[in-house]
Amino acid sequence: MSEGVYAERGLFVCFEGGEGAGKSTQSRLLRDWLVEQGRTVLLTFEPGDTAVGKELRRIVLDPATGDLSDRTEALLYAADKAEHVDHVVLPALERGEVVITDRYVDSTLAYQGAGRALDVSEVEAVARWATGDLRPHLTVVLDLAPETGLDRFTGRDRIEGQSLAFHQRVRQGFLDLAAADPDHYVVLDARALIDEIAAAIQARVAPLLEDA
Ligand code: Z5A
Repeated sequence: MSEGVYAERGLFVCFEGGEGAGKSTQSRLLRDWLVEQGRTVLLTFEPGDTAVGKELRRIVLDPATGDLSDRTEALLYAADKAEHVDHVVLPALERGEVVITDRYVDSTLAYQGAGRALDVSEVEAVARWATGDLRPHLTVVLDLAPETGLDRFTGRDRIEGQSLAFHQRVRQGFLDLAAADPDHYVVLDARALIDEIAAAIQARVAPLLEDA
């Protein structure tokens, strides 16, 4: 696998972690802080932040979909990523903006790769192809025991209904990705106070703004 492609303009920041880890909360707080710094920010998410992506999100997450082949699920997430990168993420980076995404490629490596019984390297090859191997300059992993995250709300969709062992594999999947590339990741304890986590993220992002 290649080392990846990093946008030359703009700044690409990603939030990852299990359910209820605070990704949406922290991505909004980072957006607000960056806007206060005078930055133009695009806050986006996967799956579902494009017209086609909305349809794909409904299929992959609606319990009414029932059983999907694991490979079908991985391909649907990959299709959402291709739409997202081509129509949302790359255009904003090319305009020199800060792009914050709530989930990206690591989610498929953790959920479809580590979580499901698929070969992680095959899931990665599909997801990297779908995204042109575009990588975030920084990925913030909000780490939380799945029991705590799932307690923050209950059983809303197909994936939240998976076993605890599944969610533990997902958690470990995110931690392994971060450990393999510390220059592009920060792992934070998602049990901390919301404001403390936000301050730690700002401290990690601030130096990156100098080049963006
Ligand atoms: N999925 C996948 O399988 N493959 C892929 O490639 C992609 C996704 C991209 C939908 O994701 C599902 O898609 C997801 C993975 C799969 N799995 N499931 N199920 P989603 O992003 O739409 O949904 P989610 O991951 O479950 O995110 P979420 O539900 O929105 O959680 P969150 O954004 O991490 O947390 P939050 O909304 O910011 O906070 C949740 C609650 O906790 C809320 O009441 C907060 O006020 C509270 N909170 C937040 N921070 C704290 C702290 N620090 N302390 C206490 N309470 C807190």
